[in-house]
Amino acid sequence: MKKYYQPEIETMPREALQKLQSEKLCKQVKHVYENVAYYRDLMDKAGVKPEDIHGIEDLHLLPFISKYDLREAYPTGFLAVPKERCVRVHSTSGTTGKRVIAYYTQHDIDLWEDCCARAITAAGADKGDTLQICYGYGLFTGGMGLHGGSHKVGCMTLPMSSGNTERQIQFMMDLEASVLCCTPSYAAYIAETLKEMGYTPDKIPLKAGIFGAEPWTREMRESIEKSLGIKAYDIYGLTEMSGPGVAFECEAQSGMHINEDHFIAEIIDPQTGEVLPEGSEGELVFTCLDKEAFPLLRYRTRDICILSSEPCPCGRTHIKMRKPMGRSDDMMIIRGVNVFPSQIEAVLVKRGYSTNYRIELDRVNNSDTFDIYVELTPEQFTDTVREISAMERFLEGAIHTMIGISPKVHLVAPKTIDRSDGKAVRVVDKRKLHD
Ligand code: DLL
Repeated sequence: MKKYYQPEIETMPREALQKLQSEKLCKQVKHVYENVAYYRDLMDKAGVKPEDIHGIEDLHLLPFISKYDLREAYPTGFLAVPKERCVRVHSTSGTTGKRVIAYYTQHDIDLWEDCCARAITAAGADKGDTLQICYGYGLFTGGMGLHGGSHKVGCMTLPMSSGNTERQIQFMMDLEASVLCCTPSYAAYIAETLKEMGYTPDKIPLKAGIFGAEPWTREMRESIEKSLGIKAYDIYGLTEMSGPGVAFECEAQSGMHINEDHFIAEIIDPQTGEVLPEGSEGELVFTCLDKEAFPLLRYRTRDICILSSEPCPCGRTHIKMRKPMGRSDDMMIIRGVNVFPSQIEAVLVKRGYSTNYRIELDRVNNSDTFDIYVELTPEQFTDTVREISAMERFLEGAIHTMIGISPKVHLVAPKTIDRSDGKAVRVVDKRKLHD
């Protein structure tokens, strides 16, 4: 079995990697300055010229790009090549304001698919494997990205897209799919459905899963691995950088290697913009090194994360990012306390509850209400009120210990919380209606 898709790049000594990054960065800054008027203005305002960038040590001189800039320049303001050189667009799933439109030349598609092929190989797949891809196809990057990567590796590709869970299971069984690619919340739903249909893990043909596009906890990973009898690998990416495959997990399952020959990662203080030393928690910022059509420099992702360049037993030399614990814009401020949905999820799963939960926030008499609806599994379900209420009080205590404030927990009957075949919606914040 192949261990790496592009061994010479994935295991390149760090010094050589940084030299490569420096060379690419200088070229890229010139390309952007010459072709993207919006960014040229930002650089001029910051007093930086392409000649000031001699290598990655000068990266910090460049101005940031935020979602605000992408909206201002919508729809073509960041396009850096003539439109006729583009072969595809994708778009973010954002529900507020204008979506981000990302453009690709054939070169950009190739490098993106290489990144996905590295992720697929790292998850133990090779020719002869069958990849079932149930990320959405279309404007969302998940389906098409993994699809392209799967072709590059030479796997048999099942372009299922999301939804129709029974048909997913029929194809999985009949064609003996060996690797499942979808959001972790959809993987959990597929696992639940398989169980209801009477399939035990030893009857499920899968050996691995490549799950991403939303935050998921270590506890959720363990639960999916157990119920499907697989190894579950994390994959990270965002439309603005290309899509899935910006970073991916290897067999060590201890963070995701960032494809540093294509993307430079930095961690900054989200308030001040100051670059933080390795190991600090902060906002992840990415610079595209060799994309042609939509080459963002120092793009602020809003994902909160930690980087580590500790040597990895897998032999890859590229820096690793920890699972993002959430986006700065997913962070809830409840009664003045910062809370991420992932913290709640960790408490629930650790105590044997399902990942089907919904957090509801509201404001009554000027104070925040904080309710968590958690679905019981059929095994946990009981109609003894006293038992349910004791379980609720116990969970409230455990969550209080984790985050410092107390929610009201409501345990609800199995199958009463909506499932998702894409990114899960965990939080309903009704406070916004009153603002
Ligand atoms: O979600 C790309 C993707 C598709 C990644 C399939 C992995 C698999 P967007 O819709 O632009 O792109 O959303 C990007 O999703 O900034 C993170 O907040 C979040 N995200 C993506 N992967 C992970 C992950 C795709 N593994 C946004 N863990 C990012 C946590 C993730 N959050």
